Amino acid sequence: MAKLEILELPDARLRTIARPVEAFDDDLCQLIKDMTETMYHANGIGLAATQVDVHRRLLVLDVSEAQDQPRVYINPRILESEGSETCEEGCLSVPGIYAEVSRAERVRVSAQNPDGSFFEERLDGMHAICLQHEIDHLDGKLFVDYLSPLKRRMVTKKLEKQRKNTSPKATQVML
Ligand code: GNR
Ligand code: NI
Repeated sequence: MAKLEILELPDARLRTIARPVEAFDDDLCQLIKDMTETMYHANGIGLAATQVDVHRRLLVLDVSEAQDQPRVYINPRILESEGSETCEEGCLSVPGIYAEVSRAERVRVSAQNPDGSFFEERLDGMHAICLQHEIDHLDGKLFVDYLSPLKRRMVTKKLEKQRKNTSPKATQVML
């Protein structure tokens, strides 16, 4: 197992649109293991392949309290979404920044398992929010893209400041 490096803004690689997974092989299984380990180590509830510089459509998430229910979604597609809900979001690729984002409350998703078989499920709550956040990563999108121009400028400034600072994650900004 290996812990992978997580890309952070303003890294342009985070803007890459990921291509579908085509090979359901041992390399894919290893990548899933490494991404899951990386997610847990970073205390994240989700991680998209884009964030570890792999531009293929897969993500892992675990929204369980005990962090003992890892889930994998390969080539995920949202078939239906309804309602709307606002949640304070953070992102491992935008460290130290938290802001309210509005997303669909419930989604129906289809995806593939590591063996290539298809499944479909209905999600709500944090599970639905996290899945949408991760699929955005696969499309080169970040939660800060949804903020007002003013708040985005605050994010940019804060990230610039962090980069000059020796202890980047010491302070947090709530927008
Ligand atoms: O760890 C994470 N927490 C989180 C909180 C609210 C909404 C979305 C997320 S996902 C984030 C991990 C991450 O950056 N995944 O891409
Ligand atoms: Ni994220």
